[in-house]
Amino acid sequence: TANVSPDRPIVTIQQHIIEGQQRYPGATGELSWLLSGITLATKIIQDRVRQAGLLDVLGATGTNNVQGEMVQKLDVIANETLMRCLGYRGNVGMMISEEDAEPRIVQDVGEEGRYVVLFDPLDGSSNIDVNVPIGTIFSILRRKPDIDRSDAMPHILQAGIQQVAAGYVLYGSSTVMVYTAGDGVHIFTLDPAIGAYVLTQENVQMPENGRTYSVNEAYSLTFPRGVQKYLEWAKSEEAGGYSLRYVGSLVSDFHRTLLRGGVFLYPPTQKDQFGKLRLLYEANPIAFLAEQAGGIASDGRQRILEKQPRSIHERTPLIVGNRDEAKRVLSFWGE
Ligand code: P6P
Repeated sequence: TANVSPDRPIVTIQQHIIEGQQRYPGATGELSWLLSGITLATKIIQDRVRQAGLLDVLGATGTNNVQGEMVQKLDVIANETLMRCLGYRGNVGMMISEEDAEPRIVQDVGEEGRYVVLFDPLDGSSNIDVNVPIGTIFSILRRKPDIDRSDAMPHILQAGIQQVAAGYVLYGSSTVMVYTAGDGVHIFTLDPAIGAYVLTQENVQMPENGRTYSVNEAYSLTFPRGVQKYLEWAKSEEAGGYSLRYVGSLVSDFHRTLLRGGVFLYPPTQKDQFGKLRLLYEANPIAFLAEQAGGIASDGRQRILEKQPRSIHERTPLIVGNRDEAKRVLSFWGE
């Protein structure tokens, strides 16, 4: 439902970010330079994703990454592409990836490397072989000015509220980038003919009447009792008709929630007692976008953006959705 009409200007993401930054006194254009590294990388990644079946890139590489999961070749390509596009921008000091146990510290950027970029290069990669939409998720922090670069952790383990910008690219029926720098959520669609992300929706707000819940009900017997009670209520006559939508790809499930409302849940389970999703490069960027779109993102007890990370691959439960629905889930959870 792009609200683009013939008399509207064609705005690329670079233009939008520069215009947005001009509203901030002292903006240096550094963020737009950094983001152009991400847009370049995701244009390359989307090309490889769409060719995957043809390039015999499908299938696992047979090696395991730090997550202990089978690494799909596209994961490796996406990770290396982001590292190569971001690592030479001059203003990136360190990069943290779901694929790497340790952060990559960019050498010889000196004091210039003021930004910390965290990303899940290809989230939901187990869906690649069955052609389910997958995504790249990114989060941008500033290095803490008063702490020496030699110790990376204090610059990385910052609460989500410190994010400068965050977003994702969804490689779906079209390639869309959803992005915020704290001034609203904006959606850009890639026009492959010209290789540019073009603004298609601005200042997106989550609809308030979402009647959809998105959860892997196969684990429901080991969910916290309050979550089970919410799911029982949502199926009841009194609730008035909900539907379940679950793709199993976080970016796809969140993108639907952003545009249609409702709630996405990944509660603690017996298998993942602290939830499955990663705080730094999955829950935090998603939570920043959700709040900028008028929604709520919580771990069941506290606001995701206020959680103090203790390790870079730390997991968290996640409830994210339109305000009323997320509050309803939390009211059951708290019981
Ligand atoms: P489950 C994909 O592997 C992922 O990390 C997210 O994209 C997705 O939301 C979740 O895991 C799905 O997990 O346990 O339902 O298969």
